[in-house]
Amino acid sequence: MTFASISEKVNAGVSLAFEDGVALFREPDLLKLGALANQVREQRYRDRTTFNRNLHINPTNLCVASCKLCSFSRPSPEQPGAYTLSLSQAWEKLEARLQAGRLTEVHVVGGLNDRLPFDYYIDLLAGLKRLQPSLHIKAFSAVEIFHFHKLFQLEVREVLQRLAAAGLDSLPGGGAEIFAPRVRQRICPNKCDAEEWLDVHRTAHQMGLRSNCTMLYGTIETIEERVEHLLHLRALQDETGGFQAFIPLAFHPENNSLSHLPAPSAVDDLRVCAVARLLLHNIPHIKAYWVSLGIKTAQSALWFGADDLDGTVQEEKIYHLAGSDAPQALAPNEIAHLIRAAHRTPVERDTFYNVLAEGEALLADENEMPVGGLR
Ligand code: V47
Repeated sequence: MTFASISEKVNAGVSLAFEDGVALFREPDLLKLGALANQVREQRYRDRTTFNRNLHINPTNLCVASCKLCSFSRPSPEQPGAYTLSLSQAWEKLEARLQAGRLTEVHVVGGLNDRLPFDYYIDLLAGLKRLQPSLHIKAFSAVEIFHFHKLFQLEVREVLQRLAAAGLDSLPGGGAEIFAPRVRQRICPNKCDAEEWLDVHRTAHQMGLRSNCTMLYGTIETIEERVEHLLHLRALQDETGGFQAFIPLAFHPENNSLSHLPAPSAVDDLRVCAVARLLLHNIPHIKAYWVSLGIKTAQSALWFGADDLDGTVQEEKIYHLAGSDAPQALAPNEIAHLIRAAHRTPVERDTFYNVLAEGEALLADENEMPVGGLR
């Protein structure tokens, strides 16, 4: 498979094959790869780069899964650092953030806790929604939804219906890791498997809920396993059309059982981003999650296929506990500045990628939440 033949397929709008994906990962000329991904990105979005105003809330880190890749979870309440937020503590986090400035989305994920009743999650969502009914609640990865299904003995559809009735608006893309059983067995043996992960998203999409998808790269997976993973996501998207964004997640090795592994290089980060843009032609957005990539690589990724930087974030724990040196939060004006500094045009979006502010309107807004992480 030559680069020229892959490039021709991309220009003709033809779906790339497994071998094309492998060849792209093996392509030594990173800039050639990036230029092709950037061409696709610019055809769709020109230089526009989106971000949103969001807040992360992690209600509990108690987790029955004990994934080797994870630095956030704790197996029992006696462990140092183990916590479960009371409902009022979780609601207060949102309340405090709303007082500091405008917010459009809350991102809620946590451990697989087997000590909380289903009503905790229902009441959590309902209480968050009550604080700001227009707020979009993106909550619970497919792995958590599957855990609720097992623990509370409810069909996945029933779990999703009850959560949606309480305020759930979409699902985040976490927990996909790498679908290959060989890898899952070694890095996250107690998590739901690929079919189960995909099935939760399929069910959500059939119910009209949107979701995101991810791939955790840089542990023990092969290039072939990365390509297979991406093609599974593409196949589900062909079936349902429900994925909004793909987020490549760079492995962080601090404070977990895979600490002997090196972190992926920036070159690998940019390569994954570019290959994802080219293979996942049917998933509209590629998100350069700055907490995972670090700010400088995330800015560079905007020239390697990515068209979104995620959001203001705040209170992120999963990556910071695993060694991310990215700031804890960015103010909207800081994100807009980072995008402009990368010679792209910032656009504030909502969770469904509707434009909320751009140009003058964005500039006018920029001093609203001055305290971010760039100082
Ligand atoms: O599910 C955990 C991964 C995910 C580590 O959907 C790790 O908009 C690297 O899914 N090194 C959570 N990765 C993050 C996530 C996400 C983030 C931002 C936006 C969205 C979205 C989703 O992080 C986990 C797991 O796959 N993860 N530990 C680690 N040590």
